[in-house]
Amino acid sequence: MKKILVTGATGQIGSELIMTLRNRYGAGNVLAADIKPALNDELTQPGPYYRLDVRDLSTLKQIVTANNIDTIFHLASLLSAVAEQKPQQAWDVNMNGLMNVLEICREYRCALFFPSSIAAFGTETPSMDTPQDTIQRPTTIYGITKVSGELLCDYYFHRFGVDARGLRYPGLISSKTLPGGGTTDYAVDIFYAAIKSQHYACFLRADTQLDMMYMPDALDAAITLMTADSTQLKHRNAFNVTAMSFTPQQLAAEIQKHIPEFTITYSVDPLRQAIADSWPRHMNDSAARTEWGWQAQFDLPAMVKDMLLNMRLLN
Ligand code: NAD
Ligand code: AKB
Repeated sequence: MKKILVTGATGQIGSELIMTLRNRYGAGNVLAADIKPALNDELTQPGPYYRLDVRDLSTLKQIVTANNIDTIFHLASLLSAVAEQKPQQAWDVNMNGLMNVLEICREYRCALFFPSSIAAFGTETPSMDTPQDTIQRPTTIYGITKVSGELLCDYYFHRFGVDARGLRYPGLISSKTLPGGGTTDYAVDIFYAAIKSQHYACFLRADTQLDMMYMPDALDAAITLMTADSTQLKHRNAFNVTAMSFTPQQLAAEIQKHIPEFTITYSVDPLRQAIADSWPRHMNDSAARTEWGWQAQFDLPAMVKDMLLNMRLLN
């Protein structure tokens, strides 16, 4: 990776990935791009920032050729809850955007990172110890775009030799940028509420168990996979990765160890509950461990401690 483009760069992952990549590969070598303007100088300085709709192939091509891009982290997407509200737009952005990026990767020999999700699974998938290779019949439009994306990445690798790699991320927890409209967003919202009002009304049931990961581990996973020895990769794409698995009740109990007055109530949103109920409880990520040495650093107690420290510093 010498010249890197990150699409969807102002989002929850992109806003942190840009900084990590710029520290490692040099600010001028990491280009940030998003359909939205950058919210602060952090993304536009010291490295380049571009306004880009990933559905616009000619602008994408212009950015890639003018800057000799060799690697694309393609993060631009609509997430699960927003996608259910706008299924046609979700298909358009998630699929046509990815097709454009894959075509550019084919034409200009770029490597690609594509983040899939626990959403690529459905109710017929084994929900505990979910295997790497298993039934994938998601019931959400977001999940359908993720399975299709995984398959397209495999297709472009086998058919055209595009070095397309990817992870199935669980819900990601971070303090820098609010999540963009997913089902696991509660696990970030709860920290803001705990600091501000010591109370959170959760939109998922108390016993909804889902895989989760803290952002430093998510960034490390993406970069480690993209720099891994390709001869060791049997799957290459769509690796299950997880760091912890908990329910809202368990997360609240961990927060209460630091903020004893914190309380949680449940005001269930049927749409997001149905989405969460269709996802696995805990994935098996042994393929990632074996093939490229995946190992999370943060478990639930370590993540909560660090989140509260960062949130208090920010507020
Ligand atoms: P996010 O919603 O925070 O950010 C997505 C970004 O894409 C936004 O900044 C948005 O402006 C941009 N975008 C939307 N439409 C666009 C378009 N047409 N052209 C260019 N940019 C556009 O999402 P995120 O949490 O940063 O997720 C990034 C990727 O990781 C997505 O593919 C998502 O599905 C995947 N993922 C995220 C999580 C998570 O918990 N955050 C978990 C699993 C997978
Ligand atoms: C969402 O909830 O939509 C995302 C995801 C797990 O893909 N956080």
